[in-house]
Amino acid sequence: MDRAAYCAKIQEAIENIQFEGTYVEHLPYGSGHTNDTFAVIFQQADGSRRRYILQRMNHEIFKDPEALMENINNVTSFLRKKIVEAGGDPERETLNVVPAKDGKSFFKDSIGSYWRGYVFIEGATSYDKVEKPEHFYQSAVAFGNFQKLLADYPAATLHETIPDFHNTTVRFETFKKAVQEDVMGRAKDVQAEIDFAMAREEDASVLMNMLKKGELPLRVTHNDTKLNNIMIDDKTGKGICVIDLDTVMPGLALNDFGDSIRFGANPAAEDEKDLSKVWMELSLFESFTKGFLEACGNSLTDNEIEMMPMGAKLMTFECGIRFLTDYLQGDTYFKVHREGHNLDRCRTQFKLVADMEEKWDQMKAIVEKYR
Ligand code: ADP
Ligand code: GN1
Ligand code: MG
Repeated sequence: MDRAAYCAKIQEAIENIQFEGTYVEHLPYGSGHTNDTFAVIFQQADGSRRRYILQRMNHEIFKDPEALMENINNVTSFLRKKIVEAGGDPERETLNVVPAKDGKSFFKDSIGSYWRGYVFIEGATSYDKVEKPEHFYQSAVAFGNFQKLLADYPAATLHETIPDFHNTTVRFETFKKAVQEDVMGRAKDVQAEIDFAMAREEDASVLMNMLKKGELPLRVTHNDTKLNNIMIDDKTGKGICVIDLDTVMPGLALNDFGDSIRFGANPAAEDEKDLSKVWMELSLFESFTKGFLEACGNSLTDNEIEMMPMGAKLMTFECGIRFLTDYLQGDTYFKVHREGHNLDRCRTQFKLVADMEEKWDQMKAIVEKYR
């Protein structure tokens, strides 16, 4: 779709969602890899301006956007009730869907794209990198609390929005297939990365095997706990709202822990090209571990706590092979903004995996310290 046609679809969505006020403008927003996100500004009767979030949902990735929105409605209503009971502010501490004019939680445009509106959480920031270690600690407390709040959520009512999302065994099989098929002819240029992954094939199934044997419990988890999926309050520095609820599904607590570590304990960006800037910073690992265990430690089993370093390593490894798979398949999944973008991302993840292997005993000692 060309730019003008896309702009027309944005306007169609804006007109069909119950945003309040007079439309002023919209701007691309945030740095998510999945949905198209915009900040939309509306002028209010008193002259003030109000922002909303508008998203075109990625229905290539989420095959059933209506089921996904049912999850989001149910999960946010469930959270809202608990936030109110605890005396919190449900307008800022959970996502709030702005319904479409027909009352649905999404708007389907004339070419079949799905759009949704959210109340914009003002006075808070979503960070792409840890700027203050305290923020990372606070994000751990918030993600830990989020998991605890959902502990009694009726898991059977949740739709699985992406099947096998964190089934690392399946992810590894998909990666091997991508290497064999090599549709873009790129495999020859990334032999070092392929070898790195192949050498760790056995690791890929460690947590899935424990789940199968009943050694790890299935919980309702977020499944995409990177730092930029949490809003940190600008005044208090606390993690006030967990956002990006597209992948709330039954999963492993260790994956939520691990995904936060892979993203936030790296002092560099996820797509940093200079690998000398990429490592797993133990002091950040410690801040997050402390916060996570303080928030949900007493609900975790001994096995879960024991396997926390493995959760960190496997989520990083899984993300690395996902980026590499996408590079081999021609960059069809994650949004890319430059040539080799997915390969750069894969390299940071593999550098982190190697660094975690070096720091394994120290990671284990930190977990022991806070258990
Ligand atoms: P993606 O799935 O593409 O990552 P997200 O739902 O995470 O999409 O949104 C992308 C970015 O938009 C977030 O990282 C955050 O910066 C911003 N954002 C999303 N929802 C809100 C909201 N309700 N209020 C303020 N900012 C938001
Ligand atoms: C994607 O949507 P976003 O940018 O929050 C991806 C995650 C990856 C992450 C890597 C639905 O997250 O699984 O870990 O990119 N989300 C989906 O940065 O695939
Ligand atoms: Mg996101």
